[in-house]
Amino acid sequence: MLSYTKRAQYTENKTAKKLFLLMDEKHTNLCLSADVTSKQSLLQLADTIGPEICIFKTHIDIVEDFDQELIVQLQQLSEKHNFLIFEDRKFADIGNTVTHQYQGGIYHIAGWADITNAHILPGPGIIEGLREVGMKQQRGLLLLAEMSSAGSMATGAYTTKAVALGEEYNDFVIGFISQQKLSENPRMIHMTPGVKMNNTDETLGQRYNTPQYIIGEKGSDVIIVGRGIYEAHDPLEAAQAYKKAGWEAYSNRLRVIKI
Ligand code: S5P
Repeated sequence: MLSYTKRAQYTENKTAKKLFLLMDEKHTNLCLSADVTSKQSLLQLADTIGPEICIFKTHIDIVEDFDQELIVQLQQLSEKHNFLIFEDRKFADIGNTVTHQYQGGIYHIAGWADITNAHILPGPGIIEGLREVGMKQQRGLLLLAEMSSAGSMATGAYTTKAVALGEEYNDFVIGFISQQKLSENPRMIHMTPGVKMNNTDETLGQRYNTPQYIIGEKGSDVIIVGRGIYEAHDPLEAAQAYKKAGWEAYSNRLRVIKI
């Protein structure tokens, strides 16, 4: 198995390269899913948890007092703590529409989000539309190949197709949202949501697994954790525990597979 740093050599995409290198540098494969609804709580999470993570994931359209200042401050924090910003927009429309949604509107996502993601339901046109906008700024796209929720229809042939499309557009597609490693290509990064350590209860259809299972057994690269951290009694302490668990699982896998 290759380290994140070695895998950086397999991609020309600047965002993917940066991510691989910063993960090894910061010893973290943790992405915080900051699903909070006020500017203040979003920025506070970015500042407190920033040192522990490789990616800060937003749902910018749930922030009730959104303004451009939020973006400026978020970018400053991403530089201060060295993490990437991932807007979890889950684009799902035809190519022409998504170009507007990605670069325009109120949010101008392409202007600040290093990474975003898309469903493949509309076919390759969605990737081509996003790529037209995103490649100019060396952004990265993740395709939703599988989902964590109960009854998800992204399975079987749909998942296989997502992986094939990822390969086809691999200058812009940097990996997948999935529940496991799906591609043997070392340039492809797998990120997995539905991660919680002590509680595997289902809430509104969300299904949870542990960092050890996702990274250690399923071969994913990045754990995405939301409520497990920001709803914890002490979010920083929780983030440190997830960071440690994710990193140990990765280090063990590296060691075992090298021998
Ligand atoms: O399959 C998916 C894909 C995503 S991106 N399942 C998910 O839960 N997500 C996102 O990950 C979801 O939108 C939320 O922002 C996060 C999981 O949050 P948690 O609080 O359940 O850890």
